[in-house]
Amino acid sequence: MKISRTLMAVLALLLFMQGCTSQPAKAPTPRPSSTLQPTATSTVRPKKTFQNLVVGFSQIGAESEWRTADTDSIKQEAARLGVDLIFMDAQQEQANQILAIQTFIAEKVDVIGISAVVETGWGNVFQEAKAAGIPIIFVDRPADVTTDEYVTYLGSDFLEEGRKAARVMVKLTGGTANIVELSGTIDSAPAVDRSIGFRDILQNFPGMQIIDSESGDFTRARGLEVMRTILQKYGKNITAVFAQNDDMGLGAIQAIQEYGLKPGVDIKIVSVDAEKEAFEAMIAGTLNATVECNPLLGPQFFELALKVANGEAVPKRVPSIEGIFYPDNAAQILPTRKY
Ligand code: GYE
Repeated sequence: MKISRTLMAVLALLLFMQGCTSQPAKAPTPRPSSTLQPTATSTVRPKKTFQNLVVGFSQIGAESEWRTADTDSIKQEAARLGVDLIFMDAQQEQANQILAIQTFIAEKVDVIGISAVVETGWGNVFQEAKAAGIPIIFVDRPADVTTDEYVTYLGSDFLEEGRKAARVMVKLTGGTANIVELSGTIDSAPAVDRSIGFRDILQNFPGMQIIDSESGDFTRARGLEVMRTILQKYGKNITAVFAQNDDMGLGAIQAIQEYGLKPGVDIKIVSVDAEKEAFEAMIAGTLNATVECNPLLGPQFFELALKVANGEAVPKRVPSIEGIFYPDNAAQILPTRKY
């Protein structure tokens, strides 16, 4: 059952994509009916259980260790609960996510989960799901849509992560720094909000200057490449790096070493995610701090999905609880990390 559904969905998506050129497919845009509330309880529908729940999940891709951990968490929890999961990897393309949602609508899934690669440019696809009576749950990254187009949003407080990184950076540098920011995917919620949160705090510290900010698309390869270029431009004037995820931070560490400077010493580095490799870097002395962003969202997601499918009320916003980690106890904490 599980395999055939997934295969059918993939086939449907392939067929859809064949008929499609470089433009995202334009599907009919029915007006949402005001009576079609995603969480409305039907008196005739029998209560859903995990065993007969069908969930479509549109994942962004595999751009970072964080994302891989998030995908594993979702797949493992579905398997553990016996949920029928149709999982689609969009390879960081918004057009693929739009097609995935349309496929899930055609499949008549009970609930759609999506981590939106970018915030804007979604067209009517969320209204299409709403008109079909299929509730949407944002997991990790929300899109910039109206509150009636999704039921709930489970994920981190990216603004606060940016603020935390700035506070740590101020302490590390004594309030004077020439900072390079490696931001994430342009127009993605974490990149937008981490940048805003970071600046919120820094505006109170005139000695903290952001001398350059470039996107490294949340990948290690881009972080390395972008940091190499920035080092050519500013060299030793750079005293701090804010990498909006660990993978880009690890790429920057490599670039700084290649350039002949000491990451963590000559250039202070703060990143976000708290992946295992960030702990290893802190132990090696090349990373100064990592702000936690929790990718293990599977259990909370399916709990919400079942409630939503049964018309139960859920909070509009479900935040994850997260901390900050430093080199001094990184060696003790590393064995407890799950991603
Ligand atoms: O920080 C980064 C990933 O959306 C919070 O996406 C997530 C971010 C995470 O690629 O590593």
